[in-house]
Amino acid sequence: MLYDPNSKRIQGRQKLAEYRKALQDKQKWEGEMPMGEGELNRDGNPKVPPGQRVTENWPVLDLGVQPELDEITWNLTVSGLVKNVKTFSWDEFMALPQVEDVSDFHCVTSWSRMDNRWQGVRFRDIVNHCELLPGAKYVYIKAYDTYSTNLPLEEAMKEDVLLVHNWEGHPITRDHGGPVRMITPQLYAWKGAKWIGEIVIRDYDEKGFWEKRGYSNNAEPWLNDRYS
Ligand SMILES: Nc1nc2c(c(=O)[nH]1)N[C@H]1C(S)=C(S)[C@@H](COP(=O)(O)O)O[C@H]1N2
Ligand SMILES: [Mo]
Repeated sequence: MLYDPNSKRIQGRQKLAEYRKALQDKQKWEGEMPMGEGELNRDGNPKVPPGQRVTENWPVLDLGVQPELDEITWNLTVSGLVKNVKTFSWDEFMALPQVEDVSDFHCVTSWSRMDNRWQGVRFRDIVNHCELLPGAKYVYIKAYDTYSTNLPLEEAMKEDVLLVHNWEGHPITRDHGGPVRMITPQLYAWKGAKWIGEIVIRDYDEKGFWEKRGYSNNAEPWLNDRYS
């Protein structure tokens, strides 16, 4: 099933409009309002979040170590507040419901790549398979390059948060996190771990690699929420 990426942009713009309204109510409009600069849709609404510029290529950003993994050596563990702690092999991962989706990718360094066509498994389908336990509220992600990131369970359960193995009809390449990476289209891209290795479900929040180093814990592109 394909989703209309524009509907997500509309949701994002609504969030921005509500935020501006809230600021206006507090008479804090000036100076603190994220500006809706950048490309416009035909309807005159911004296509990209404030401060972002569209790129046609797909830059590579990571810590400089790109683990060499394949369908044999890669596996994914789901642990923490789930009834069934489980390590998925590639075959078990591929046996989960497969979806296709189109979404935008926003990097905090101000580039956005629009309309990416992904194939993979919904985050929510993976964790539901393991059965969430009461108290589950936060997600901590560990990757094979020692990277980590964190997000609220509520964000991770959104329908467009995927663990993807295919981009634009091709397997995700090693430099972009293959064989499997996570994507978080409604949050800045650092919340989506390349070479994902473990999903830990918790009742408390722990900051990941960039969150510890001053990036925003919330990371909402439409709110221009980049740094804490
Ligand atoms: N494992 C891992 N995942 C990661 C990173 C990383 O360094 N290691 N960098 C993050 C950042 S800051 C961004 S912008 C995106 C970049 O993904 P790309 O290199 O495919 O564009 O991956 C995110 N996920
Ligand atoms: Mo980034």
